[in-house]
Amino acid sequence: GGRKQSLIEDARRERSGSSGSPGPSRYGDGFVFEEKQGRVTVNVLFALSGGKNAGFFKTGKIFETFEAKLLHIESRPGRKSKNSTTDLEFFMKCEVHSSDLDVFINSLKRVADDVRSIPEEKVPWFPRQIKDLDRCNMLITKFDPDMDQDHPGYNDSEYRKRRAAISELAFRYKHFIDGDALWEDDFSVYQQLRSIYPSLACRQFLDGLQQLEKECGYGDEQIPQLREISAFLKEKTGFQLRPVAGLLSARDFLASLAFRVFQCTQYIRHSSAPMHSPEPDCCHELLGHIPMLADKEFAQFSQEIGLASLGASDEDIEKLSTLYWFTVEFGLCKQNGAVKAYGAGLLSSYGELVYALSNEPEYKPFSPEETAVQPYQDQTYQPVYFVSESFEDAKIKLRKYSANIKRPFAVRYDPFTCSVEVLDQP
Ligand code: HBI
Ligand code: NLE
Ligand code: FE
Repeated sequence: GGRKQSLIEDARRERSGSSGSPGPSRYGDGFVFEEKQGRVTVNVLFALSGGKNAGFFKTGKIFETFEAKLLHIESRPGRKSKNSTTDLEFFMKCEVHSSDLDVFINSLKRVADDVRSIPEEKVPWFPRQIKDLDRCNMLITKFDPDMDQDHPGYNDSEYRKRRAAISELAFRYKHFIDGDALWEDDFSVYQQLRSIYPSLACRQFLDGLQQLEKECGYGDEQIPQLREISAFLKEKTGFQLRPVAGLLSARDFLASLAFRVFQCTQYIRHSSAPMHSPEPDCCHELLGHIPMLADKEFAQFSQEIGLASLGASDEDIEKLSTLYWFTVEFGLCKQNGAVKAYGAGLLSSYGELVYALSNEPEYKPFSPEETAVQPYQDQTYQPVYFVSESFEDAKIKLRKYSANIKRPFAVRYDPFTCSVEVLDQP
């Protein structure tokens, strides 16, 4: 994983804004610092344990060296340290050159304890323009075939090499450059699933799939490529696809939906486990998500979940991603008196699709407030599914929930510039 690790590092560096690009930047610890003319305002907290109080003047030297402009300073008694003297804690607000921030903080760490830097602005960074999605690349290492010993491809070095090559393409992808992205073959998965869709999938899915078969060469003879499907979706609902190297953080994944961009994996599941894969793969994206994203109203509410996530608190992101999980991924709805699947995670897994619509699992009525706090796991089949009265019912309730999330500002999407306007609430 050395090569991949270094790609991840490159991506981090890039998003940290060291390239001198203006606007908000993310630094190592995930915090975001608003940059103005190359300088950032930062709240620095640190402690000096009892014996080291004189160390305060050493920190002063560091502020001087980095030409930090001090804006505010406070001290307060902190915890009792081992030798029972009381620590002193300092809180300083200052302005530094953004390119110095990391070194500045590291220097403080050498002379003080518990150094933390917290950006002035409390709202988490979020993309404002569609090209900012190039910085939404915070990967989760879960399910990585190089690191997860339970991954079916862990002992298959050919598979791992292939995955690494595909990841590399996704990492290099830039919105305006639109690099190579490919999709791998998945005929057997297609054939098996295709045979059970008519009785188990919802109408909107079957409509979408039919269009894809007619217009995009979906079938068991060829594999459509990401660029083609992206163009197809763009025409139908304005959604476009971008390749992603693996599982993203929920925040980054949801943010892209705000721009009608769907982050798509390219690699295929390991051939030893075609019926179910805990991680998303190209079968999941192509068969589970794409047909649904061709539906206008589904596209609309997917974007609304995305818009609701921008700058939301960690708690709200958690709730939104749980809701996403039990609807977009594993949702069931009633249609003509029967329960049907509309969730992509079901529609791409022969094993779970059959299971979910058998009488084994527990069903609960879909209600955003309750669904949002339902614990879930992503290793195997879900023990519980939420059923909505109709597809429309899920959509209306979900939109209402998203619109009610509290934030100190509102966002409005401008489709002409593909950017979000941020409006301060009165
Ligand atoms: N990343 N690439 C990718 N694909 C997903 O479906 C995905 C993700 N990250 C997070 C995530 N899904 C879930 O947390 C959703 O519930 C948001
Ligand atoms: N379990 C699904 C499948 O096998 O296709 C993928 C789920 C991704 C969240
Ligand atoms: Fe998915």
